[in-house]
Amino acid sequence: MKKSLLYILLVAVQFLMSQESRKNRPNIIWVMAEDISLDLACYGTKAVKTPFLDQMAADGILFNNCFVTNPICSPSRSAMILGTHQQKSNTHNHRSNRDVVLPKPFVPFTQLLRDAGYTTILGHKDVRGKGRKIDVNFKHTPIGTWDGESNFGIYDKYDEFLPKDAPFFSQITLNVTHRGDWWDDIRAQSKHPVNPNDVELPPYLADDPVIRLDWAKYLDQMEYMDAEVGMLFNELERKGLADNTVVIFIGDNGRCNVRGKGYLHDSGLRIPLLVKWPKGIDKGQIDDRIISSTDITATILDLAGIEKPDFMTGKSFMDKKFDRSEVFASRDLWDEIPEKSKAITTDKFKYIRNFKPEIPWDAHQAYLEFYRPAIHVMRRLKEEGKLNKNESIFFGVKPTEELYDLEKDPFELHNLVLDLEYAAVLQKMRQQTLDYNNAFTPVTEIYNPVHAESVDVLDWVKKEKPEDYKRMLAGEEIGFHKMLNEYKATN
Ligand SMILES: [Ca+2]
Repeated sequence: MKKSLLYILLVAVQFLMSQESRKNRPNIIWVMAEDISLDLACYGTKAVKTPFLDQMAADGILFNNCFVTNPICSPSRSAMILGTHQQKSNTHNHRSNRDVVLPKPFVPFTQLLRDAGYTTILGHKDVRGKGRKIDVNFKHTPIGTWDGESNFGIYDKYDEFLPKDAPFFSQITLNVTHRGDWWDDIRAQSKHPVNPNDVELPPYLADDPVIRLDWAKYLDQMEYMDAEVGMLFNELERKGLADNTVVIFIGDNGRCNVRGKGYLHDSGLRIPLLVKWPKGIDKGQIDDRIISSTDITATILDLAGIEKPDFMTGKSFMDKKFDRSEVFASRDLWDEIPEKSKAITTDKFKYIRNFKPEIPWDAHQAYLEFYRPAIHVMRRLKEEGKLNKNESIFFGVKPTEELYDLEKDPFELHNLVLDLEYAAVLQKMRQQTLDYNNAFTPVTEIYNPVHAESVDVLDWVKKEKPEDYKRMLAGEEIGFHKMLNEYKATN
């Protein structure tokens, strides 16, 4: 009798303890700003003011070496939502396999959070466009239950986190920094538009007024986005949730410019990563460890007290045993360009293996013709013989292999593949890349890409809108969506 009473007591205590720990589990907000590199004041960028993100960095951890596993939205996000390199789960081709059921054993990590009692929330009512982007390459619906067979919902609800949702996980995309028809308006509305003369261009971009203005405009979007982050922190304070909410801020791929988004160079892969959690982590930390975006997923599970499934390639960086010396990244299909390149980044070197060197860097991809004003300007300057050596690289021959010394050459201008001094590094990284590529062989071979409408729209603009096409060639953004809508209305 005594024994069973003790047992009941023990169970009751355990139950209360688990309730207590459940109550103490942190809320987690994952903020993803679209298409940005480390172009924030806290990362040393001049000419841009990002006070809220600077404060976030000062209040938490600023990571210097975080990399996505693919420099394009949907494969990168597919990797993050599964905590697994996108190649392994066959979600590596942009906007493909959207009608295909996610192969086993992969599960979106939001489902693991839900199983553990988290409320999962998508978007935010007060951010531009409402922040609801998911963009992953397997069959899914934004809201609803998930069993991976007939129900494919990834989140419980939209747009608002409340104290009663705790513990909650919220994913919010800040899309203003994605190139779009709104960039001019945001700049026009700014009380302190960024001065084009103050921006610092990377050495592979031509120093031209049109390119400077475009860069300044990008930084204007950064400032708008920063204010949105400030708003989210205000809301956490107001709702009494600030202390026990972990806020993670990242980009989903590098900036949308020459050698950025879509490329395995640093400007395509390296993203900002800031983490703030007043109750759980010390202020003012700078972290130089190599981090993969998939590690963020694993870290979120760790913070929520959930055991990581075996299929995940990400590792928790809050774990004292965390070890990662390189990030394997891959570039595959994007619209009509069937690229195949693989890369490894370490703290010292970058190696890229280009399996299709016949596809040039300047591939004239239709969608990018609308959204890379710099490329039109630089093509003209090239014709006029006005590009210097660094600015010409992008228009040159794409080699089968690239190797860069990131300490001496952070802009990756000097390919060291033929430099004998680096022969051992080259050999090691070449093998490592092939090993990763084999280890991450896709679990299925299903390949269902969608037709890239941008190809038709560009052809139509060339034929039917010669004046607009001329403006595009002069480095103006004529607006892809505007043209797409006109094209659809007349075809
Ligand atoms: Ca993106």
